[in-house]
Amino acid sequence: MKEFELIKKYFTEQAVNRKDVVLGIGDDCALLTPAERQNIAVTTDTLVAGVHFPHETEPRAIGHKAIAVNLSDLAAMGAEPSWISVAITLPEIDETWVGEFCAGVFELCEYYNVQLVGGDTTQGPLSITVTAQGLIPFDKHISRSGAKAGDWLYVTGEIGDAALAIKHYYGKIELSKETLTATYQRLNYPKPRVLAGQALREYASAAIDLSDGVLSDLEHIRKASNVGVNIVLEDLPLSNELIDTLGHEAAIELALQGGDDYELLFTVSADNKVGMETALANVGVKVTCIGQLNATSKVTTTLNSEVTQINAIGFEHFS
Ligand code: TPP
Repeated sequence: MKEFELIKKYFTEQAVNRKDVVLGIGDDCALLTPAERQNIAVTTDTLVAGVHFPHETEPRAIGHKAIAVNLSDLAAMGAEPSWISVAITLPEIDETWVGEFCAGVFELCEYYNVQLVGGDTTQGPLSITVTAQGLIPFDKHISRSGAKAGDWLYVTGEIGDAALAIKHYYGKIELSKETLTATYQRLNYPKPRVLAGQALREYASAAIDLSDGVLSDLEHIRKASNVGVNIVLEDLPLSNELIDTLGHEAAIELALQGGDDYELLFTVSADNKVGMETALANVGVKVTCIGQLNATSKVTTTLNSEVTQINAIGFEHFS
């Protein structure tokens, strides 16, 4: 099957049909009309087989994750996802694979009313690049640079489970059947915190999504906002599976340095704490306070009120 036939067959049939798309797939470019007084947030992320997901990953999960990691970036800015384009490099044209990959892509697109408006296919080692765009009312975005000393540090959901699956994948740990299923689900089907991100527009002083690990991603907020931070280790939200498998201290360490969580890490002033907690409860997302910012430029950690050393570092490419 030729490239244009493949695109026509699998990428043009979609349920989402947004009013702000003047021209979708089919011409040289898509034409979009954003609503008035909205900024467009734009983000791009690439997933490479063997680097960002195990080679054996089922195609539906690859499609899901390629979209999810991009929607997660939009969520961290408080954007409402609107349009995506998808560029895929495939070793060969396998129609079944493409069909399942598209199912993963479109499940998320339909759930969040996101329209696929363009893309490209090429031949080569498997990799997927998605560009996602979203809308934010003027001046309502959340950046990494707005955190202030005294603000509280929060995280959505639970962290560390995807890193446990990666540890298992590389043969470093054995897992019970239930834990294996639950942790690989977290790794393969991350849930982007889209509604939480939009709810945070009114409350968060800074936010980032967790792809590389808490310590690594927190550094971006800390440096951009010029603040220090203390993390209260016993308050990190960890799953029972993670604690039961590793024990509490090793679970804490993995949750700090592991990546692939796609939760939101954000800061809130004391005045906004109650409002934020109510707003996030209204969208059904669990949040946990895990520390506080200060006027130093350091990262410190305490465990049961005692200062502890952290030697874990987050995931970093090119190291
Ligand atoms: N090995 C495999 C096979 N799959 C994985 N997901 C990992 C290792 C762990 N891993 C790879 S990339 C990454 C993690 C935790 C961090 C996120 O990737 P990056 O390209 O840094 O995303 P960005 O920060 O740009 O969103």
